[in-house]
Parts: sequence; C-alpha cells; structure tokens
Amino acid sequence: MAGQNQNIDQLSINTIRTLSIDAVQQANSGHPGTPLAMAPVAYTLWQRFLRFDPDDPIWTNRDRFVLSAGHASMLLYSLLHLTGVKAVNPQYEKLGELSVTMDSIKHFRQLDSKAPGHPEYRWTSGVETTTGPLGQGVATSVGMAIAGKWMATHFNRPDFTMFDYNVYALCGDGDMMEGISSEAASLAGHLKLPNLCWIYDNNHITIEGHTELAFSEDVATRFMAYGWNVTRVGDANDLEMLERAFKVFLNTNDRPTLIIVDSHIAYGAPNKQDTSAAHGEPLGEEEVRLTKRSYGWPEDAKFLVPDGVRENFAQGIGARGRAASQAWMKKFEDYKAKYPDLADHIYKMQHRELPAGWDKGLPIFPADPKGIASRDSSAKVLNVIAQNVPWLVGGAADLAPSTKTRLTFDGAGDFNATNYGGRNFHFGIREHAMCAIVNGMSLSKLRPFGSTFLIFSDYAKGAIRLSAIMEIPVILIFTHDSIGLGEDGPTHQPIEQLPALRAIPGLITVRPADANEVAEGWRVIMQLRHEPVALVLTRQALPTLDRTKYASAAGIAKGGYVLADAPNGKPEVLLMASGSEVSLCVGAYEQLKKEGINARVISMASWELFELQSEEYRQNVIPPDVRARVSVEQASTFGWERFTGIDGVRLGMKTFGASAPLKELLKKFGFTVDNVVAAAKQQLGVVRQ
Ligand SMILES: Cc1ncc(C[n+]2csc(CCOP(=O)(O)OP(=O)(O)O)c2C)c(N)n1
Ligand SMILES: [Mg+2]
Repeated sequence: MAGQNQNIDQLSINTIRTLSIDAVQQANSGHPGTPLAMAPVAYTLWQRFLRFDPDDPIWTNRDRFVLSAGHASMLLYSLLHLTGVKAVNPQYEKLGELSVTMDSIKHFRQLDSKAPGHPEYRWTSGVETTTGPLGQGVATSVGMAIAGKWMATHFNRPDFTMFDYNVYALCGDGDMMEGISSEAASLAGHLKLPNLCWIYDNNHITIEGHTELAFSEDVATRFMAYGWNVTRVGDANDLEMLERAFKVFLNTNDRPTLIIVDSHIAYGAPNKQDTSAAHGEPLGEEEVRLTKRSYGWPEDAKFLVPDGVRENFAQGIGARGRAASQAWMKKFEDYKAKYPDLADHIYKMQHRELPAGWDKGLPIFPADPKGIASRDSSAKVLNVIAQNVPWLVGGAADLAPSTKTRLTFDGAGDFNATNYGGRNFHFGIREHAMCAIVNGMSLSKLRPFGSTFLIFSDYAKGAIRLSAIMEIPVILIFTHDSIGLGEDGPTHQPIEQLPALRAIPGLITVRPADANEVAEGWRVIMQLRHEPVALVLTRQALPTLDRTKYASAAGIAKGGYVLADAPNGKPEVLLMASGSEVSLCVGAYEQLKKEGINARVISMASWELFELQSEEYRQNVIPPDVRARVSVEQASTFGWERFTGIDGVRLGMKTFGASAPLKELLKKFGFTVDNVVAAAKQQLGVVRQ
C-alpha cells in the first residue's frame, strides 16, 4: 500500500502528482510535467499558508491562488479535489457538492467536465481567474492585490481588519517571457504591493526545448530592479526551504515578493524529467508506471487517493481556512452593528449590486448644435456616478487628460504606494497589463474602469477577451474613436478596432451618438453584472440632439432605436449609424424630408444590446420589407451587412486614415450629409428600378 514508508506530506504530494498524470494519460492530452515538479510547492503553500476555506471558496477575505501557468491545470484540479473545495453557483449559493469530483478528474479535458484543459473562472469554483494565455494570470494577480489594498484602506477600521488577504501566483518561463508580466511587475513594484507573491517555476524548459534557445536574462536582477523582494529556493522538493521562502514573503511589508524555485519538469519520470517532451504530451502508460515506481507508488493503481490524504488536507488548509473564515464572519456581524453602511457596501459589492441612489443626479444635456465631445460628456456622467458608487474606481494608461476619465471630485484622490485608498489609478503606458489588472480588480469585486485610445485596444486584446470569457463587468473606456481624431493620422485612427471588439462574444460595445446617449449609456452599463463593456467615445464635439424633436436617448438601452422617423411612420429608406455619424444621418434625414423622401434614422449604439431584443422589436426598428438601407460609420464597414443586407450601401473606411484637420478628412473620406443623401437616393433608385 502506498504510503507505508512515506510521511503524510510526501504521500499527499505524490497523490497530487499521480492524480495529475493519471488524468493526463486518460485524456491522452494535457501537460503532466509541471504538476509533477510543482506539487511540493503548491502543497506547501496550500497546506501550510493559504487562508482559504474549502467550504466557502468565495469567502471575501480569502487568500487568492492564481495558476498563471494554466497548462498545468491538473495541479490545481488535484488540489481542489483533495482539499474538498465546494461548488458555488452563479447566484453565489454554496451547493454542498465538490467543485471538482473524481469523476471530473477522470474526464479531464472532456466536454462538460469541471476539469477543462485550462482553469476557467466561473466554470470551476475555486479557480480565481481564467488562465492559459501565458502572462495573463500574473498580471491579473496584480489587480487582485490592488483591490485587496484598496478594500483594506476603505473598509478596515481599528479593531476591524476586514481585508488583509494575500495573492499568490504560480508562473513559469512563458509568463516571464511575455511582455504583459513585465508591465504588471513593473507597476506592482512601483506600487510596493506587499500582499503579492509570485512563485517562478525556474525549470529552464519551454515547448521548443531548453530556455537557452530564447531566454537568457537574469530574472532575479530584473525583479530587483522593479523593486521586488527576490528570494530563491534551490530545490522544489525542499519543503523547509519553501516554507522559509513563504515566511520571507509574509514578513516583507514594503514590496512584492518573487520566489524563484529551481525545479525539474516531470520530476520522477525517469525518461522524461528535464525534457520538453514532458511539457505537452502524456507521459505514456509505461512512463507513468515507472514514475509511480520512483515515488514508491503502486504501479498499476490509477486515480488512487491513499487513506489519510484527504484527512491531512482537512486538518491543514481545511481547519485553518474554516477557522479563519468563521472568525471573519463573526467579526463581520459586529462590524455590521458598528458600521452598517460599510457592511452594506461590502455585501453589495460582493454580490455585484449597486448602492441605493447610484444614479442620483445623472445629468441631462440641453440641445446644442455645437455640442460636446462624448469623452467630455462621459467625464461629467462618470464623475456623478462615481460619487454615488464608492467602489467605482479606475484610471488610464497615461491618457487620462485625453480620455477624460479622471475622478475630479473632492476626496477622490490618487491610488499610489502611500495612498491605497485613492480612486484614480495611474496604470502607466501599459495597456495590456491595465486590462488584466482591471480584470483582477473586478474578480475581487471592485467596479473598475480602464481607459486609453480605441486604437490601443489592440495592445490589450488578450486581456479583453478574457474579461468576456470570464463574464466580468469591467468597463473599458476607449476614446479617439475614429478618423475624427484628426491630425494624429493613420497610426492613431482606428479602422478595424470597432468590428474586432464587436466580434468578441459577450463583450458589449456602446458607441453613443450624443451627450444624452452617453448618460443613458452609462445607466445601462452600470446595471450590467456579468458583461464587460467597451464604451467608445469621440475626441471631437458631437451636436447634442434636440430630444423634443427626436426620440428619447433612453432608447439606447435597447442597443438600437428609431431616433427620427418618416412622418407617416412608413420609411422608404433606413439610415443607420453609431456614434458621431448619427448626426450626419439626422442631417441627411432633414434634407430628404425637404425633398419629400421618407427616411428613418436608427441610432445603432450597441449591436450586442440590440441583438438581445425580441425579434418583434428588432423588426419594428428595421422593417424587413424596407430594402433601401444605408449605414454610416467612420470605421471598417465589416459586419454592417447584417443590418443593411448585401444590397445596402455601407459608407465607411476602406483604407487607413490620414493626418489632417477633421474637416478635410470628412471630405476626403466622404462623411458628408450630401454623400449620405446621395447614397439614400441611389438606394431608392436601385429598389425602384
Ligand atoms: C500567450 C501564449 N503563448 C503561447 C502559449 C502556448 N504555450 C503553452 S505552454 C508554453 C510553454 C510554457 O513554458 P513554461 O512557462 O516554461 O512552462 P513549463 O513547460 O515549464 O511548464 C507555450 C508556449 C500560451 N499558452 N500562451
Ligand atoms: Mg518552463
């Protein structure tokens, strides 16, 4: 029987290892090497340090563990299973059953298993964030650490430490090579986040072979330069040295800690250890047998959990986690009595609810032909809502003066190493890390926003699509949304970015046409609980439409709505646009009206919200029998066919833009009332023939 001559630590570690390789072997797919090597590291952390209650994996003040090396997912599933982590449903209800059952492990990487190829937040309880694209996990962990510090500053009171959790991320060579980890580590060091610990699996192996092929920098020196505390463990199997390293982290109160652990990928596999072959393919039946033999494990046993292993975890992380979470719950009762408002806010945040009066004082903008840029109207609205919602926080990647996302009211303050309660964040020129960090902040239940120019959404795409996969309500504010930005020219003028964002499943794009659509758009955005948003705004002024003459901006809640209609309600031609081009359509509508042509203007601010509406509503807005259709948008026309039909006209950008004043660009690229009128007439001609 396994374990007769192994102490319980070793037995538990080898259980993690053998479960992992058995699952990979059964799936005939996956990554066995790193779970074998890192099992002692993860074990030491979970069993001896992590304050995490397996019965309550969403306990607010739990320590977070992020497996940034997402390919080593079986390491995490083995831990979730053996520690008995319970499932929680999307309504935050604890279900009593295991998050990862043995059956899930036996069905690793199979349809509907709670043990998918890479760890997926929302799908498997206990997974703190979705990882797999290397670098995302570590960058996201910085957002979790930031949120921990912000919440501690905002909510803790003398005698009431409601927030003091730590964030641990396990990463590998791939994470270290990805640029996003450098962005994130640089900011974490600058912010001196003492609650953040990265563990670097320094195994010198990636897919193509030895890291000598492409990676020779001195990681320790690099992190010291970032201002991190760096410590080393020379042998991943040395539990006492690992314990010492975690204590160093816990005793370091003025900066983040990097623990560099030297390890051997596929430790114990006689023919695969230290080779890249152990990274991405199953060991093979024979090698699995030999590996088990090297551990003193029964060679033919599969998915074996020896007696005493579950009990060991229950006595370690289980007992410590439960005691900590129950003490917290008890303290929270007293806190509630003493600070009912703060306690109410903690509860609401955790459930992604809004505080009472969150939309109080939302501005209404009077009609104004000169108008206001949507970035400016958004600034006004954001600053009202942020005063009502204390945990609405965020910032920009060094562009706040341009994106107008600064919170300017009294007491908003700046988040920095000497003020973890500030609400304005300076992410620096690090768009990709910014979006991963806001993901981490959102996963910790702040309501974060990040902003930059729309063009640079490309730099952040890897993190943005994870917001959507995870279904978390981050708010991304993208300004300078078209050639309308003018002189900065083609490098700064977005063309394909809007369609690219619209192509991300689950991401809601909102491109308001005027100031009142901005205000109503924010009203919709704030109420989203599981959808990320890209709010797309202009640099240039947009006329504020006269809403006594045209339909109410509240229509934006439905994504697309009839803004101006044919007097008899029977349009001959549909003019559709989003954002800055809506007023162009209104101009064309007025001109067509004078000529006796019945047009309808549709503001299509959010394709995704529009598509959520009933078929009846959508057909009321876009009547199927009205075939004369024109779309206008200062972007690639890609995708507008869905609204215009293939026989409609799509006015848009077929090339990159140019550097010139806005007026000249509009003429050069054809965004004029005359062109919209001509397109409408051409459409009517085509249909009438
Ligand atoms: C952004 C990104 N690029 C590429 C990959 C594909 N990939 C998965 S694992 C891996 C190698 C990772 O090496 P390392 O981090 O050292 O992990 P180890 O093999 O040591 O476990 C690569 C290239 C990925 N998952 N994410
Ligand atoms: Mg490696």
